[in-house]
Amino acid sequence: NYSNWDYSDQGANWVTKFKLCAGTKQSPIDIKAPTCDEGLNNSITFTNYDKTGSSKFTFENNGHSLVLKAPGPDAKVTLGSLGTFNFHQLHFHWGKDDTKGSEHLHDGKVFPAEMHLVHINSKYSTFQEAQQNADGLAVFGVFIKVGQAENTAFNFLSSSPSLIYEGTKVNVTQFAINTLLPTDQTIFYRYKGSLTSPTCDEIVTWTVFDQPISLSASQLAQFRIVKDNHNKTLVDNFRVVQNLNNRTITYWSE
Ligand code: B30
Ligand code: ZN
Repeated sequence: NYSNWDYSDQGANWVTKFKLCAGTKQSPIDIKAPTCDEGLNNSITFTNYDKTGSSKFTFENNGHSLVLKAPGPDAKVTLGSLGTFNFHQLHFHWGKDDTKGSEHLHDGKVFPAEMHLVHINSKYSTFQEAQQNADGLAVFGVFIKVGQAENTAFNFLSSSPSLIYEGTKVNVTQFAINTLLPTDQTIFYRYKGSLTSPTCDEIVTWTVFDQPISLSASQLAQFRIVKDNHNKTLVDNFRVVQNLNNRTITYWSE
């Protein structure tokens, strides 16, 4: 909280305070010219992503984003031979208007928002431990476009008027996390990268789904009313795309 960085220049100045942000495997990137990898076939297995119940999620303003947290290891994903990763939290990046907002681009195309589902490798017990290891996290990226209909899976966004200030939070009744995902979870892009905000650790196996999800214009508006860690309207909380350098992006699709 009250951290010493913000999005005022899309992250360009972070490198002076946070050395890892100047690394060669940074995120986000523009996803283009991926290489087909048959080995990615059927490689995501979801467990408890369909679970509903009476336990509480929390939805909070951390000064950089709106974050939905699960109470403990429950939902998890297995990425083939890469291992099993426990769901930790999901959060969003969005624009001041619909012309910008996503962190990743797809063939140069930008979306009005992007959702990130953060998972911690089950071989590590804390986020801090995972942060010390190149295989620490698996983050799923989902592009968000604007659609006509309300997306009822995202009804929890209606609590954003209670989350105007950094540090505020509300309880949300547990719901099935898979209702937030695109219907086609078989086409995705995979690459090795970093946290997209300081301290920019290069510990993330990124999986970005090809198919976007839709939120209505009024649902996107619910992001744009909250304030950041300087008490200014929190919009454009995305980092500029980074160089791919010596990395490959892989994909698989039927
Ligand atoms: S992102 O998905 O690359 N945008 C963090 C997680 C995901 C991304 C960026 C940053 C992150 O967790 N940063 C450290 C802040 N954490 C610290 C922690 O100890 O536990 C707070 C948090 O949730 O948001 Cu987990
Ligand atoms: Zn993120």
